[in-house]
Amino acid sequence: MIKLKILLIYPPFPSGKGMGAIICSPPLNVLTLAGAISEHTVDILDLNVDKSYGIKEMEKKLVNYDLVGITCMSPTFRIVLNICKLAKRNNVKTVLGGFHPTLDPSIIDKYDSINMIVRGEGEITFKELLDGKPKKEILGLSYRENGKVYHNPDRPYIKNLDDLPFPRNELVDPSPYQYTWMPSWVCETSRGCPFTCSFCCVHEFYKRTYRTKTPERVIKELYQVPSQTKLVFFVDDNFTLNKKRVMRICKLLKKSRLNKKLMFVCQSRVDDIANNPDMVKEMHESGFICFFLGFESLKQVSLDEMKKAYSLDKVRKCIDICHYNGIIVFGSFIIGNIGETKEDTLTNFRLMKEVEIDFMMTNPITPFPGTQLYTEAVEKGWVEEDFKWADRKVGQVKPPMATPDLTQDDIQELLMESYHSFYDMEYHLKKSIRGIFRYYPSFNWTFKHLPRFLKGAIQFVRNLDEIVGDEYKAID
Ligand code: B12
Ligand code: SF4
Repeated sequence: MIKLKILLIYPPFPSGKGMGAIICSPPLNVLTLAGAISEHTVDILDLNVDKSYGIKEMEKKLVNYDLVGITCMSPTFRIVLNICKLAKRNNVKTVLGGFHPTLDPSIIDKYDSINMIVRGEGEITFKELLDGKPKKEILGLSYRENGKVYHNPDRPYIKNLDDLPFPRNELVDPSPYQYTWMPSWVCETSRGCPFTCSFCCVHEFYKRTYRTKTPERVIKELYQVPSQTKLVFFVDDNFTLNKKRVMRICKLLKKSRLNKKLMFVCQSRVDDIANNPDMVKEMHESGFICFFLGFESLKQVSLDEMKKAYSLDKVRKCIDICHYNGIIVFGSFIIGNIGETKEDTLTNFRLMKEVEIDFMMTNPITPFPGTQLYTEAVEKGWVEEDFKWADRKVGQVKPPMATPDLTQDDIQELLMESYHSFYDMEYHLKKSIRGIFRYYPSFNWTFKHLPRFLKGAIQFVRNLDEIVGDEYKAID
């Protein structure tokens, strides 16, 4: 086996303002891949952190490597393509991986600067490629050879997630990484989701499968987060899907006393929380401080339309259970749900406060490749015929599609309005004071971190107007 020199790139997202002001996430996928190919020399370039890369600097860097691997989401595709063009100009081969190339592998047919795509889970496919296995035998690989493109059959999913290598966290300087102004790290404990929400591509990427790491393995990974870490974000789409597993993780967190050193945030579903108050109590006692929940809308018809698979009465129950147990509710909403008018959207904004969500973010409805929404949007002409992710600048302001009830401009206006209406100091002050009296001492951690939160929150509110603005200009 020849030892290769590999560069793994995490492309940039608008930073310093808006979302970027509250989150700078460690590049977990490239750290995990690096773990799988540890026989080779690997460098990581996180362009969210290192902002000094213009065209010249990038070209100078690329030529030092045998191969460049780039992770790619749809919103970063244009910039990824630009890096591929620079690599091609310098005779450096590129491999793309991640959601966008997996769910639209036809990009390799369209853009000849892309040499290879690793579709689906990358660990084994990428390793086989680097270890020199003949390309035509590598499952999950799409590649170009002698001007022709080949798409090999899919690779079956890795059966036991405990077999995965540990992420090589030591390959990056941990100091810039933060979630809501706290030194943070990320950890993946499961893959996939059995639900079929129409706007979401996770169930398509994992074909509705759901696999988990054992609680023991999760604890081992937590011991490896950098020493300054205060908060760990579990990136799983559905951390709480298997209650028995969650309870065991909690037990081990307490036993190891990791809950005295670290705080935890996870993504969950409204119904999981509403149906399992005992689990939420246990999670709070084990160091969980916040749940990130995809509410998307507070209108039942919309939830049904997008196949969210729970009823609205669970929402208030879920939030009450969280607050009762001292857990912050961070809600995510979609602006432009099919069937929602401007009035419906404004009603959603009012209800967000009525049900007492603590923090929220909104995203414009987006037809990601592989989603049911994408198929419907193309069929019904909601998305422009010549729409290409390659034309769309990272962080571009204009939403990618219209709906039967809202134009792209309407969606854009409503996005801005959502932040202005929600991040109103009076609401948050009143809610906090109410919460302190109602739920003390569950909120004791709030006092500990109040100065840091206040400083960050003031910065966030000041930057509100640029929340979906800023573009990355260096390579684009
Ligand atoms: C955690 C997370 C975040 C975090 C951290 C992102 C980060 N720095 O990694 C935060 C909150 C910052 C975030 C932000 C956004 N996210 Co996000 N995020 C996720 C989430 C929940 C988990 C990602 C993860 O770490 N998984 C664990 C790693 C190990 O898996 P992985 O990334 O898939 O990588 C594996 C394979 O894909 C492959 N692979 C990946 N890259 C490469 C590269 C090479 C060379 C190779 C060989 C293989 C390979 O191998 C890896 C190991 O098997 C996913 C959903 C999901 N289930 O994956 C959404 C998801 C990836 N995010 C998504 C989106 C849209 C966004 C935002 C654009 C949202 C927004 N509107 O602001 C921003 C973009 C930010 C950016 N560019 O950094 C979409 C992407 C859809 C798409 N078609 O592109 C997803 C799928 C969510 C969804 N349901 O739609 N996100
Ligand atoms: S939105 Fe969440 S629950 Fe729905 S399919 Fe995607 S990951 Fe699963």
